[in-house]
Amino acid sequence: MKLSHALMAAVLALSVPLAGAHGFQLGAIEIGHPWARATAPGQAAGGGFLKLRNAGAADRLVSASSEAADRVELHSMKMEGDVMRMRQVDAIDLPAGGSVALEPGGLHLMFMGLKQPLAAGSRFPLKLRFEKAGEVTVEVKVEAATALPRKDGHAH
Ligand SMILES: [Cu+2]
Repeated sequence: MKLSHALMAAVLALSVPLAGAHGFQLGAIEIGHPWARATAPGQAAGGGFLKLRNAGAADRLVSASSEAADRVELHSMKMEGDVMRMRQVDAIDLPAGGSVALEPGGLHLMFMGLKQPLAAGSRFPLKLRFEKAGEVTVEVKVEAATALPRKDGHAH
């Protein structure tokens, strides 16, 4: 029975959060702390953020989906003059041995057509699809809308 205990310990170790945050692994790709900003009732869309670290060959995040929203888009955001603008992108490149942060004010996920408001403290599953590594389902933590200053005009 020693062997099965060791196996159980290994399985449990895999699901232990890294350094206080939560993280997920798909092959050589590490998905760090997926989170979404809480939304107000009636708000149709919400932003999602996470950090990708790639220990392997170049890959791309090509799509995402979630039962929490009608669809999940990949967005970029940048300043054009005085206005922060965002637009949909086809994919997010993940360089070999590199990392990419999806964070407020930059690249992000957009949950379009929310089925219900994202409540702070709740969690929901998100499926990410990479061109080469394939699919992984991660758990998104919803954090208070005031967690970070909101300087983006996140209107759709
Ligand atoms: Cu957006």
